[in-house]
Amino acid sequence: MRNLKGLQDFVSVSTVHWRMGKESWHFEKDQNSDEDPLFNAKFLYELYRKVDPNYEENGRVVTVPLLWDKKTNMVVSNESADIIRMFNSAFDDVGALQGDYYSEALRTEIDAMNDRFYHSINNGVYRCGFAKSQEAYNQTYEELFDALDYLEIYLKDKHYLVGNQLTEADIRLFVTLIRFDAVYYSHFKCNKKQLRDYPEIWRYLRELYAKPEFVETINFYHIKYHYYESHPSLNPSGIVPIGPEIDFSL
Ligand SMILES: N[C@@H](CCC(=O)N[C@@H](CS)C(=O)NCC(=O)O)C(=O)O
Repeated sequence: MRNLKGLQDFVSVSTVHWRMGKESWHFEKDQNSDEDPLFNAKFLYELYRKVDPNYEENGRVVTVPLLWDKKTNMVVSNESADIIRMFNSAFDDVGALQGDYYSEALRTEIDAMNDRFYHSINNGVYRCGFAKSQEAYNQTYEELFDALDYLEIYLKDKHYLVGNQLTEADIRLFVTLIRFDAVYYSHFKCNKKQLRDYPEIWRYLRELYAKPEFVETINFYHIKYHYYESHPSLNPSGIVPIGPEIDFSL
């Protein structure tokens, strides 16, 4: 959304290091990860604590993304759904690119699409991966692949989810689909099918990935190394699989 709306000069990005250890996300200059340019903080929790010194003691998890206001030194939001919604319109009067990805006319449909896929797909892969019982895993797995089966049929003759145009719903689904074959299929045991086995979903995903605003945000090294190195309960050796070889070209 930041790229689509041309907000690069309004909102800078600092990329945390891919490895999320015991102290959660940290800043470290490495392959495309950054130091904290504002406070030179080592850990992301230091920023959370600037706003609430008892942040973690209050039972909350240090997560990314984190939208930070440099002027007031405050967290604006750490909820990606809210952040993309803000980016869609908040800078429209001060020079953002045109384009409304959550237009009034399509709002009801976009909301319905987000609801349908958040639970079953976006969060579904996590619920599979971190399921605490065989029963919970089985049920989540069925929900996930039922949703993908539905999506496969739904996408026939369509380039976008809603209104024949790019909307917030596509952006939200993209971030999960793009990780699916590389990570969720094996690391989170979502292995009924790969997305490459779904012709329509695979085409849809590659069409989005071909857009410069999308492809610029993707770093497969970070994606793979993050998951496989950050969840010792799922992958105790921390070894990152080399494959699969994925060709996203159209
Ligand atoms: N509701 C948040 C959830 C953010 C979230 O869970 N982010 C993950 C990375 S994608 C995280 O930082 N997890 C930290 C952890 O698992 O300790 C959002 O979508 O923005």
